[in-house]
Amino acid sequence: MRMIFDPRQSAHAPALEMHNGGWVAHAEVPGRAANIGAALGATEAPADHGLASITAIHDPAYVDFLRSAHRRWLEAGREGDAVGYIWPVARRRDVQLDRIDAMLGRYSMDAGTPITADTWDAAYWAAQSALTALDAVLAGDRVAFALCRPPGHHAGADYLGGYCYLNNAAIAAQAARDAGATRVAILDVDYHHGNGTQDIFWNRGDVLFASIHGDPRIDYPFYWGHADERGEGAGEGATLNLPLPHGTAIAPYLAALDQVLAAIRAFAPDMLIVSFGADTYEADPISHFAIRTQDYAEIAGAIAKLALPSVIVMEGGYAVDALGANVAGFLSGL
Ligand code: SP5
Ligand code: ZN
Repeated sequence: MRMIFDPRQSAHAPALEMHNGGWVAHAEVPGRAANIGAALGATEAPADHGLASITAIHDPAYVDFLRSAHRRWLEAGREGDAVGYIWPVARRRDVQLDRIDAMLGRYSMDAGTPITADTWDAAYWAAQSALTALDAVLAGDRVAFALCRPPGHHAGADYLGGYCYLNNAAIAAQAARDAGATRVAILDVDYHHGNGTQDIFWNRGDVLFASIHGDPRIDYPFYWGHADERGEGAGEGATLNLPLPHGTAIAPYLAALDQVLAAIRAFAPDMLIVSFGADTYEADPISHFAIRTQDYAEIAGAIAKLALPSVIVMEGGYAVDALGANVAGFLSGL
């Protein structure tokens, strides 16, 4: 299986995130990719597909913001990582934004996703890794793996959040459509709901978004991922959410996965994108399922029965020392 990763993805290393009322060490560390890379052996560098596939999903004004935010932060006399402190939720409208703090609020959903001097480059190459894995599958490989870091599924068309800046899975799904796939299914098995991906395809009937995740009544990202969210307009029925309780172990997880896989089969896609997070792991420090290392091959085996050309895109997973074994286990089951 081809496995794609660019060393420039490792330079992104935010120091702190706001959590439960204080600044704590950031959970999405470069060591995550290092641990996965060590478990997988050789990875190959992505090809540069340029900006067009990125702006096919993301608002160009948001992309401009992401590219310039840290420079603007320094020009405002700040130090360290750029992070917002005000969000335009109440009676928000489009106003001219002349200060970096205003822009940070406009283009973000949380204070856990700082922008460093290296963030744009890392996010850009993570997206290129997803696009290069897609190329492999378009060229005939049944499955390819994009070691995306930073992850992507919380990023919307015009906002960052949840450690995510560019939505790698959405970018790959759209590129697959543009390369001729008629219907694309995105299966999101990260612990957290993929709100950005859901938002991006909410009104579309050509891309199915199906997710199994911790119940948003008690888990991040709270405002999305509830079972009654099913899409709208042409996208009605093309969003499927299965929230599961804390403590979910492999048996009930596989039962939920069966439901989701049946929906994907019924959708009859010609391409599958998997947003894979290993934060469903029993010892994940920020999540609450009970999936064991040996379970990941079984989860992947069920997905592989779809027999669809598949791009696996890395999302979360914060038990760094076990991350490589969990990812390798998953890939071995495909
Ligand atoms: C891609 C992904 O898995 N994003 C998850 C974002 C979750 N952010 C909210 C939970 C924050 C907990 N952070 C504690 C850090 C301790 N060092
Ligand atoms: Zn996650």
